[in-house]
Amino acid sequence: ETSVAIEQKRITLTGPTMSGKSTLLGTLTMSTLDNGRGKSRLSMLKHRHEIASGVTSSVTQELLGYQDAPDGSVEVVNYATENVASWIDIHVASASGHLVLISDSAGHPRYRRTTIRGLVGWAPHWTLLCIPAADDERTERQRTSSTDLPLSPLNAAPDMDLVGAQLDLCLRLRLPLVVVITKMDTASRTGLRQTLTKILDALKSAARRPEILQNQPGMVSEDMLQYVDEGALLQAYSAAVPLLNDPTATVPIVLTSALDGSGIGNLHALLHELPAPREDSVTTSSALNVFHIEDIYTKLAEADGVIVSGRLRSGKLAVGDVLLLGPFLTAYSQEDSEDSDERTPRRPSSGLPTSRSFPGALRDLHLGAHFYALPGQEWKQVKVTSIRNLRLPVASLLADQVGTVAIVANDQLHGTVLPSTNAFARIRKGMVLATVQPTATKTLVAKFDREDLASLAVGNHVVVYIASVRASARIVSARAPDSPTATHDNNEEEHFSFDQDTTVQQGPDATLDGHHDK
Ligand SMILES: Nc1nc2c(ncn2[C@@H]2O[C@H](COP(=O)(O)OP(=O)(O)O)[C@@H](O)[C@H]2O)c(=O)[nH]1
Ligand SMILES: [Mg+2]
Repeated sequence: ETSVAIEQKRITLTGPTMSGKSTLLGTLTMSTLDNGRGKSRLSMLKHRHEIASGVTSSVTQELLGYQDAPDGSVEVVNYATENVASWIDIHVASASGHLVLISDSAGHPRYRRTTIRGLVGWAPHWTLLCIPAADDERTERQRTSSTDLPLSPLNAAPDMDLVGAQLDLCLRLRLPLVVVITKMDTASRTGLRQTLTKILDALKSAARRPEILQNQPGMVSEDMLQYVDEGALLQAYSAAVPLLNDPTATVPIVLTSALDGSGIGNLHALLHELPAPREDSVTTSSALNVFHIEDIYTKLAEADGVIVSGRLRSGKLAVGDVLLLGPFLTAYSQEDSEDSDERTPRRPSSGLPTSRSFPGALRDLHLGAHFYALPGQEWKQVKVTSIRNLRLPVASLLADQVGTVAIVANDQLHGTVLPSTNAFARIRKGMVLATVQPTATKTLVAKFDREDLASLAVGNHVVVYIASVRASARIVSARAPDSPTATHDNNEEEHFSFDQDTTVQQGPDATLDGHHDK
């Protein structure tokens, strides 16, 4: 096996706590119906525990496969499929179909950071925003639960203000979006109408056209969740056509219930039909390798290496490749000691951080021949020892594919191989693996197409999200488009700083204009 050639779409589930995300993921990947009290979610957790690979991550990811059936329908390849118990099995059973990776962003969505990270991390092709069908669910629940269970945080209804805020965020970020109305079984006609009105109003003011998928009447059994019929596929295809040229042209809306199974077939059909946007720049296999690190996994026990997961931004990554890993921020004249990353790196001199361009830095360079020792940053030469694409061992990873990469130190530059603790102790998400050393920067210029920018005043602190990078930053200068002069901050020190476990890099696609890297 060299690489996986079939289409791989990445989907992110978002929406407030209790909006039914994990349940929906359970229903899609296990083909089981929920009981309204977390059955689907629990059975998936149990299942995942059984197949756990010892890898932990801040997001839950599951893989779905779709395989064309001879009668024009599509078979769902998931854990309910015969002989499927792992992602490898899903690869095998979907070999001539295609794959969908679904991320369920964990963490409390009340914290905006987690929400945004879920929308930006792993560069999803599509965002599925889960919104419960009815506003009146809270009162509904309180009534039924008075004789049942006391209202605990676990069965509280989600906050509808939060729903509005999340929809607003998705629209402002101009994300390719699908709205999934969940818990249709709990909704009264009036409740559903109120919810839909809110959504349609929000879409209208963002100039996005809604496209509601009609559910077929009739009962849905768990067996039926395994196949997507031609009618559903045809409807989803029509809904997806306008999205081929412009993924933001419309917003498909699917009405679902994980309890009675309604609309689940339509959701499968849509996941099957949605186009996977591909930038031309991403697909060029001649481009140099840039791999965005999203997560760091347990260190290889035997070798001085580490496993990182993420997305190949460009190029074609192969086993045996020698790459540069970084940037590692080092304290300027400080020894690279074990605890040096615990201290905030400080430069002894004041003055703006170096952000001039380095001639030749992005041209072909003979590895080992030139090594730009930029002040305060360091790159480590590593060698790729194995690659997995969606857990399947492969010889190479293609542009825009995600996977895990095992790397070992290849520090021939300094003639020695550093012990693993030194080589990889300070590896952070947000770093990159690259063929040639990119120019890391501590400042960036962003342009905004809007008026209400009071919160971006000079001196203010912000959080910057670029691909897999999340970093604290401070605004040091600002200028209105029609004003010739800029406002500067005289307090010139670190502009970017470590935000917990992240570091800063600037790839060729760095933007801060509200768009994420697709
Ligand atoms: N009646 C009904 N309950 C649902 C449905 N989907 C989810 N639930 C329930 O809603 C609760 C929260 O669901 P969960 O998936 O954990 O929400 P999350 O926080 O968004 O992941 C659980 O008790 C589920 O059983 C549905 O379609 N109908
Ligand atoms: Mg959940």
